[in-house]
Amino acid sequence: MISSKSIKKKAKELGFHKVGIAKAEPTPKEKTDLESWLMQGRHATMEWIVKRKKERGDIQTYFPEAKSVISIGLNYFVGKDQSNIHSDYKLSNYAWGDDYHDVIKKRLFQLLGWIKETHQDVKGVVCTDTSPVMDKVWAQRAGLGWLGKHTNLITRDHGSWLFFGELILDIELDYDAPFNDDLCGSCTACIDACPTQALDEYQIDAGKCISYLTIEHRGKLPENQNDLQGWIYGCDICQDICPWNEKFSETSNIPEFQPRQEILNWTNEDWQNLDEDKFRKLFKGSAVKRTKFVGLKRNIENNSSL
Ligand code: B12
Ligand code: SF4
Ligand code: SF4
Repeated sequence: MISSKSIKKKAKELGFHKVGIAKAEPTPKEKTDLESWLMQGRHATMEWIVKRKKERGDIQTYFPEAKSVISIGLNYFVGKDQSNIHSDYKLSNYAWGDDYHDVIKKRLFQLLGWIKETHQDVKGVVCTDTSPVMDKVWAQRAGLGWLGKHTNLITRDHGSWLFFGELILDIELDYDAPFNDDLCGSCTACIDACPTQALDEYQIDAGKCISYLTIEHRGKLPENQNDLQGWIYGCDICQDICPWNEKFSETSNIPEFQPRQEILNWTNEDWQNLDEDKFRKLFKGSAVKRTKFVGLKRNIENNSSL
């Protein structure tokens, strides 16, 4: 049978910065945490989480033959921050280059294709973000890092500027130990810095989070939550402030994540004059398409003081 060691070597060759393998076992604690988070209404209008909560909380409900979860992390930090953006509008740096879903899936399908060259009968499912699978939970189980108080997964060697995805296989492999340490210690910098008080320790109230408001919320923003603090797509405040990112961020070598020049160079006026045609051209193949033109326009208009 194929070895964990050779799979990890291939994953690294494909460009993944982190890789670990976990047994596809039930996750009862995380399932209960998810259910209680949903019960408290902390998902705001994201009903798509409720709809597939059974699969999200139990990997075998999603993929009954699942035996192993290969968890990968891809560093997207391009060595710049909001001060490198010419305008006063802020866009989360995860959205400066190509859509990470495409970037990760392409490489995970290559990994699956490589396994199938020698093991045709192996069944595999590729996931990142949009599948009903808890990416951070599997990354922690595969030993990649811990869940920070800002609720993002942090690694010792790259901080939290990583996306996570999985290749789930129907074969047994050798497994890594889960990452059981919590290296946040007594720090609360992210909680203190969040301008909308969206964070409790290790839990987020998504309805208050600027990332949710700018990306996921459809239609008019709630009146008491329409101060976007200059952000028009996502929010990086709780990650920018984290000492693990200050110390361990490394510039990503992934060409697809390099920023589109317009994002760095556009002026306030350029953003205010954004029309549907410019939106389509600028954000072709970008994650920003998720807000659609009307969403981004709404976010720009909500930052009316700029
Ligand atoms: C829904 C979602 C959101 C929502 C909710 C965020 C959230 N924390 O859940 C919103 C829209 C707000 C959001 C925002 C962002 N997101 Co998002 N999002 C997701 C998605 C699709 C599902 C996450 C989920 O299952 N949430 C449900 C809740 C229950 O999960 P949770 O917060 O992790 O909850 C755990 C804790 O509460 C914990 N818990 C509860 N009590 C306690 C107590 C203790 C002591 C402890 C230790 C833990 C604990 O148990 C829960 C279950 O494990 C994932 C992709 C995926 N498929 O997993 C991406 C994902 C989490 N997002 C990602 C990113 C990049 C972001 C943003 C950084 C984007 C941006 N710059 O704007 C922000 C970050 C905001 C933040 N501070 O979290 C990445 C995170 C990468 C990383 N390094 O962790 C993911 C993994 C996508 C990916 N494939 O890379 N996101
Ligand atoms: S992304 Fe921004 S609004 Fe959301 S929890 Fe982090 S600091 Fe708060
Ligand atoms: S800022 Fe501090 S508390 Fe928050 S995730 Fe980073 S280390 Fe943990």
